Amino acid sequence: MTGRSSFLIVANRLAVDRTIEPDGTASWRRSPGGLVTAIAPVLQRRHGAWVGWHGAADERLKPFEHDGMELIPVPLTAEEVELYYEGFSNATLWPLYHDVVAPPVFEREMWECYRRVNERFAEAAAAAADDGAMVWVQDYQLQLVPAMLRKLRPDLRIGFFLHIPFPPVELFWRLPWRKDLVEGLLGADLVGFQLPGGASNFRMLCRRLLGLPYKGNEIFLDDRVVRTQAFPISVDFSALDTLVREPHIVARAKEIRVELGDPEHVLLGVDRLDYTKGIGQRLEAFGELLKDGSLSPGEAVFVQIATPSRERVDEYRRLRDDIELQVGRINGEHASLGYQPIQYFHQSYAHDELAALYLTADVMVVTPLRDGMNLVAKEYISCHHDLHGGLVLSEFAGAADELRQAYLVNPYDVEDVKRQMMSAMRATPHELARRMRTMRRRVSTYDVDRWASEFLTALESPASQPATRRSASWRSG
Ligand code: GDG
Repeated sequence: MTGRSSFLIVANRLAVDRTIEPDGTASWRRSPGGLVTAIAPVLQRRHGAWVGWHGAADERLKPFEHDGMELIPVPLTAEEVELYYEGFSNATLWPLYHDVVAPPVFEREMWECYRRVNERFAEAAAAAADDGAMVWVQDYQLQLVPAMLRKLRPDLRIGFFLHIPFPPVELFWRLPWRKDLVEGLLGADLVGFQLPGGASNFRMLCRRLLGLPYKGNEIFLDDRVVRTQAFPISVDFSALDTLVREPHIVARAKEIRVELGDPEHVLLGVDRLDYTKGIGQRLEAFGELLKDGSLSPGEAVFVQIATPSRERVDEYRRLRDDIELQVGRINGEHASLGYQPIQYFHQSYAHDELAALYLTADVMVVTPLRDGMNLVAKEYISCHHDLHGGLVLSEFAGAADELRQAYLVNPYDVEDVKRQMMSAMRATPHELARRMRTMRRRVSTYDVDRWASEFLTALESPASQPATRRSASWRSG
């Protein structure tokens, strides 16, 4: 480990995963996914470091280098994984921030642990940052870090980005530790959200809870200004666009269709198995289309990839049972020898296989009850240079703000989901191409590089002086 860094990323997880080779030796591999792909080059260019948990409990690791990145592991005990990660992050904040689609758990022990772990991340970042360094803190697991870090290192420029929705004031208000969390976020110079609505919920909350005035995007503290702004995250469009043109992906896509029995329509869902994703709602709609005869036997196959997620949290265990029961019922009623309408996989897939599945799918069904953005929708669009394919997309996904040419649905309205699924299946090639072309223009322009560079440019540029506070309005900006 060399000296201190002028640019730091602080995230719950490091940018690498440990893999065990067949001979038993361990090695690190860069984690898949857009965030790491977007940020790794910035980190390499700026000789930055990444602070985060390495994924194994009760293990202390020294900082190490991988792939041109400095990695600084933050240790967590098994108890902290349970209380800070599975507990406060995923059983309290996750449901609370997603419209309370599951009841949040409020437990003091979890909160105490969340605070303790956030303090540890802040200390690790404070020790690794050079004078005047820029620090970018990621997501809901680390909302207290900005203020803790500012206290330790007032010289730093601190940005924070929330990947999930920021809830309306009325819902956030329930949180017994609401003031601590808001004050934690206000330690940042720039707080980024997926959508303008999240940023405005946050400003409103600061006014109602702390009496802070704001004007436009800026919240006025006594001695500082905090900027709040939307930066809709995106995907690595050109990497996906290139990948799906490769002969092995094209061949695999054809093979998948044959393996599915060459149905007229292949519908696809790809999600972490999470109760916010509306998996049950879309399967119910598909089941009804089979039942009421809108789809004839053998006409369509629904492939649902449900990647294992947070399996030790009770709500997720229940969800798995519910979904698997539902899949069993629908298949039981409508399958015949050689035809199974729902192909359900509780597995994680290699990146290439996922790309081939996107390419195969005639209709992508994305029906979250609430979602910060939803990268799957944008990945599907990136994979269809053939201009084939329809996207059924929930109005409650952040991506719906940009992808207006999708078949937009209210996932709570089963008739609406059925109707739009049928419209996507019955659309002419011309109609699909018209929609796809516009959506591809959007995703290729606003890709993940642009997301990262717009955030960092905003973080680097100076905010207004606190003196402007005098003219700050108390109305919504
Ligand atoms: C959070 C917010 C926001 C899924 N299964 C496999 C696999 N995936 C990849 C997808 C996609 C990613 O995981 C999922 O991203 P989403 O955006 O859809 O959803 P969350 O995990 O809930 O992400 C969300 C996001 O943060 C970013 O800010 O958009 O709203 O909830 O990239 O492709 N990847 C591989 N195998 C799988 O089986 N390789």
